[in-house]
Amino acid sequence: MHNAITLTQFLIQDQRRIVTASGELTSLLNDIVIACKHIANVVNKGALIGVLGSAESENIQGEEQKKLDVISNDIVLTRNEWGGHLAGMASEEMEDVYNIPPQYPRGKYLLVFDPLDGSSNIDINMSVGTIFSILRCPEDVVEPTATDFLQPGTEQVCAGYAVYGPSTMIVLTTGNAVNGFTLDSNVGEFFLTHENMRVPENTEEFAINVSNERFWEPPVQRYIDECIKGANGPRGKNFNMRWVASMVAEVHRILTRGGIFMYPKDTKDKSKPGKLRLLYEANPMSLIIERAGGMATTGRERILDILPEELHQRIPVILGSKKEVEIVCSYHREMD
Ligand code: AHM
Ligand code: MG
Repeated sequence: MHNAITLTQFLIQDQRRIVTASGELTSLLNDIVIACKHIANVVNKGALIGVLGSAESENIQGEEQKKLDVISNDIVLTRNEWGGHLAGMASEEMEDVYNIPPQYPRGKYLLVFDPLDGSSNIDINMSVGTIFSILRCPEDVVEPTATDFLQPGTEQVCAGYAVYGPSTMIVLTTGNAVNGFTLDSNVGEFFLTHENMRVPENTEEFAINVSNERFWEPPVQRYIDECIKGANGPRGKNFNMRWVASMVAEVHRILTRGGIFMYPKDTKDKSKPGKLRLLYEANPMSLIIERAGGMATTGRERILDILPEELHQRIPVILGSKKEVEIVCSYHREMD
């Protein structure tokens, strides 16, 4: 029998530390947690309830939607629209901002999310996850539009992800720390299991989709080439490689044992300056990684400082153990 504190208890204790806190953020996070439990349940049942496979539709970015992308998106909307804490939501799976239905009260926060990241892994029973970021709705705005969501990552009130792996976990940064909670599905609660997660400064493990090598820019080609050369190359040490194709799983691994994750700029499709989206993938993960002592950059600038121009804007992402990310940045400076 474990005696760790529950996520709800953690949030309420956290809230008590701020004398002026109204409890709205705590309530909003509770609704997000319920959405994640619900998604975990559906993902876990998988083929038994007929939710695997394609939805036979595309999202705004022209990507195939899985049935579970659509289901997870609906779950997040339904669990969060009623509570009175949100003024609007935006998601990878919806072209436009989702306004709160008129029968529900409006709140002061905005929720941005990727309901099921890494969903190409769904049909092969590999880890997927939900990524979320909470922003403040600009004052006096009742029906937020896309422009109201275009805030730099430094403005995030809170960010987190759920990973649906062998265990379901939620990793969250509210104050300055990053904490991980594991779902005990018999009890139906998340318990604090990973307190104050820290990214080791050094690593010998990289994650990148090497099949894109010919499309990368020279600084990234150089960095990976040197890693692959190992102990006989300029780095003088051997590296290991992992690629799950699920950012949530990669970030979770990096938070647990270090590493560097890259989805860099490439020329595969010249209209896209990267694959991952700034508002609901890069920003929340960058906040988590930075608060855990790591670093997150495009190679040329800190991700959290970027002023977004579009809701579904894509951005190069290089994040993880500080010393390695710094080396990639130095190669960009030297070779630009
Ligand atoms: P998604 O939001 O459509 O799932 O796409 C994002 C995912 C990331 O989780 C992962 O790092 C990347 O796409 C994998 O890309 P690739 O298929 O090129 O390996
Ligand atoms: Mg995604």
